[in-house]
Amino acid sequence: MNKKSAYTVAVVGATGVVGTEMLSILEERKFPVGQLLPLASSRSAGGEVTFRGDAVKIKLLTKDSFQGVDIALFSAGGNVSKEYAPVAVKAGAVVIDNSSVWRMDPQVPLVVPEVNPHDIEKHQGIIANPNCSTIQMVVALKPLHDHATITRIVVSTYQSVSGTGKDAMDELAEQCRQLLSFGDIKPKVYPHQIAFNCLPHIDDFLPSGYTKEEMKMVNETRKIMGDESIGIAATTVRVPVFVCHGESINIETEKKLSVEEARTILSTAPGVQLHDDPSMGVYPLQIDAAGTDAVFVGRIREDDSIPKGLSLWVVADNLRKGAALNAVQIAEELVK
Ligand code: NAP
Ligand code: 12T
Repeated sequence: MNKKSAYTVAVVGATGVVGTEMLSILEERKFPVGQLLPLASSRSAGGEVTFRGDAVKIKLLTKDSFQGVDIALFSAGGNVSKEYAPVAVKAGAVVIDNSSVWRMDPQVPLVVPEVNPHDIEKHQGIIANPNCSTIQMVVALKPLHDHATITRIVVSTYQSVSGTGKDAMDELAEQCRQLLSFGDIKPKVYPHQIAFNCLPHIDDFLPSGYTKEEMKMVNETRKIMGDESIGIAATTVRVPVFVCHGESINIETEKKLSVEEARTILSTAPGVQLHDDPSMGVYPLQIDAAGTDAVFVGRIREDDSIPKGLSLWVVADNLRKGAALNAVQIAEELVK
């Protein structure tokens, strides 16, 4: 991308939970935004968002929205990305897309800046932001892979409702109110009650019995790490938490890694913060990680069931590192 002192940045889905976070992260990190163009559907067009203390008018997303746009951050669902990302590219913008529709396209780099920043250089207009659960897992595992070569990963997730968007956050809050006042529950966003419950079901089921969310973790991890040989088995679970995903991860390595070695490696790994002192009650918690930028790692212990295995617990803010922050970090690499 041609170097400029400031860039015209469109945010598609600027009123959503991820879009809102994108605006605050662009502001916090002082991204060189010359003009901000917040785009949404007719539900929100005409309203305003606040950016750097100023009210900015939300415009309706149309095929003409991208004239003069340098960077377009998309976070309005897969259908919008499928239809409008090529339109934005044609108009000369670089698209950083949060949906799953472009991630596995061989022409599209899938990027976590701490892991594979150089893949950005190969872009042809669209750069994909990985799934939230994939991002936090690869930030924690790539440094261990570089030292000891991971051959197999078994992961179970504990994913918050904000991953599904604003309606799902409202649904969890409403069901909690209903249950505590002995009212009736009528699930709408999720197929079953989510308050005080866990659902082993995120995104659609495939004929194999896995969900699409589980297969995103398998396929995206291999693409980002650039290693198709890693065996990965995932179980993705929705839990009644508003923000932050937790992951129980078990790895098998080619070279033996001790707990101490893993701690040393992770203590200087980019984007990682160790919270690992169980005897003092210190381990990553979703309520602590919410609103922060790091991928928190703790509970590192040896897996005694195999000769070379480790278990760990990983937590990150799915709206920030899992979505908006990672997208803005990609934009930062792009203009570097
Ligand atoms: P959300 O809170 O429901 O917000 C959806 C946003 O999209 C709103 O701004 C909405 O605008 C806009 N929108 C919806 N349909 C539109 C249309 N036809 N034209 C223009 N704008 C439209 O959802 P969210 O959680 O922010 O998620 C948005 C998308 O980001 C998800 O669908 C997913 O693809 C992606 N996502 C990715 C990750 C990740 O893992 N990296 C995590 C979460 C989400 P209105 O105000 O006009 O309705
Ligand atoms: N279904 O980016 O519901 O592919 O938590 C992210 C989050 C898809 C995605 C969720 C989802 C994605 C969710």
